[in-house]
Amino acid sequence: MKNYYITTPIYYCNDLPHLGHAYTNIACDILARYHRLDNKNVYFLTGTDEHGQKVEQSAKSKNTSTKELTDRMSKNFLDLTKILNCTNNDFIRTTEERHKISVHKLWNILLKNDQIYLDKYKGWYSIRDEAFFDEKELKKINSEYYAPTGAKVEWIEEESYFFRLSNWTDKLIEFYNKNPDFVAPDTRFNEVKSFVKSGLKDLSISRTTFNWGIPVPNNNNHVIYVWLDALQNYLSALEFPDTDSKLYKDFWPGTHIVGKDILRFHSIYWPAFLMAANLPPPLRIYAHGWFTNEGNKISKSLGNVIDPFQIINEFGLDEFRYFLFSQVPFGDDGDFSIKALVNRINNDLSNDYGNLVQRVCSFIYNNCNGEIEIIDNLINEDEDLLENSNNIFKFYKECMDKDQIDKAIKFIFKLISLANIYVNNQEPWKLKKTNPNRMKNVLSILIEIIKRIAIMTLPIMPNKSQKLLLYLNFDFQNINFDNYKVIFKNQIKIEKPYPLFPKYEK
Ligand code: ME8
Repeated sequence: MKNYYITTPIYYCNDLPHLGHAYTNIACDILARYHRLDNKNVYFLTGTDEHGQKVEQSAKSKNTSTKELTDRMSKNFLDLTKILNCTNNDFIRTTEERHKISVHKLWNILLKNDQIYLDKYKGWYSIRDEAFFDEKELKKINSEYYAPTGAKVEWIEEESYFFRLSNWTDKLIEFYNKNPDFVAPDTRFNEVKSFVKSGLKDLSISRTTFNWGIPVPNNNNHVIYVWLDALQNYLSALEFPDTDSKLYKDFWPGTHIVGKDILRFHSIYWPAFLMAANLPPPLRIYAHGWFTNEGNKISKSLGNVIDPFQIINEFGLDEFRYFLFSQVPFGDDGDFSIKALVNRINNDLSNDYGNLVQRVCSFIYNNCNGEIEIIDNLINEDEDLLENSNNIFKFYKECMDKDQIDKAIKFIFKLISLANIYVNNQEPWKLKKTNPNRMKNVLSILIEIIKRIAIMTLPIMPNKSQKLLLYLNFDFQNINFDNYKVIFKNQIKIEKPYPLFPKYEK
């Protein structure tokens, strides 16, 4: 069995989770569920990033302790995974002892390999991004300097340990050339490569002006830079430093899904740290785009932060999951709007998918006593539809294997549309009088196609798809992609159908 390790970023504990965090979590959950259905051994990790100046400042501004704030916020992110129906195997917090041990071990290996030295950092720092910036990357507005993210930067001068990142420029380029799929989408990979080609400077990896972090081993005046700390979570959860552990052996290296905002850390610093510690770099980094809300940047100061809990409450979880990944090509920036969400629910889900299921199942319930016969005597149109569903499944898998979730969804809807056309052409309501046996066969073929559609929608809309499979008497608990082409062999009896995706009307 092949192994597949997938991770979300670990989220800062300075504030409540929002749509952006839900988006990455759902992306990973869709891919984790997909690969499980594809018979892979999957490990899915998410968690919270709890150290650093940003979290410390947030606690101060909220008049609370860092411990109280991080416990409370981390719980919110954990609750988010549950409300989103995420199938994560673990939830890591960087304040856990297992993580501290792992970060210390990484530090000590880097030290032993002569990758770390002590000096003084003089330069710009953005607390919001927890990142150092070169002056040439900044924008000056009045007398203040701003990072490309729009965050204000401050000048800092302090003793600091440095990582010899500059030594890794050529090795990173060589690694990128050997691994053309290391970063996706390609446009973002090109940005990374050109940044590295322009030359890398050594990276400050410790701070002395606050102490909310993991102390540098044997020097309590320094805390480890929050990104060196945070990135290591991906290994801590696999029981590093025990590189003989089953988890580490089975799952490292893995795939990181991140927002484009943090690609530099994942595609440059992280592989450099790992190579410098003689550890394998990750397999792949997929950087998705940025969501706006009704056309505006999502920001606390604009007061337009979208609360995923509220949206799910009003519109439904699977509807929300479907919307996010059908609306925007995965990798591109996208916009969240209620109008677009309602359109997707009422058109794609209710009119196309829901209506196909409803019209077929109601007909069977009303005209065949709810009984679905075993398929026999295929005619050309039946063969064509089954053949098309096989081809569509192949394309769907090809897309999902490349993390192209939106394209895979388009193929599912192609099959829904072909099935609706087949109903219209075969006209079972006429066959009822003229050829009842043929009618039964048409309906059975449609049930087989609906089963195939439901198998493909399982990763994206797990609740609705499981309910549908259960309603059709298919054992969804034990279903995987091997069942896709295996035509059902038992007579099935269905109960009175219910609308799978009711229209949203307000
Ligand atoms: O960066 N659109 O944590 P963070 C899409 N702790 N995705 C969004 C988004 C938006 N508007 N806003 C946030 C950190 N995200 C670090 C990560 S990993 C070792 C450490 C998602 O809480 C997206 O995945 O700022 C983005 O990369 C992440 O949240 C940033 O979360």
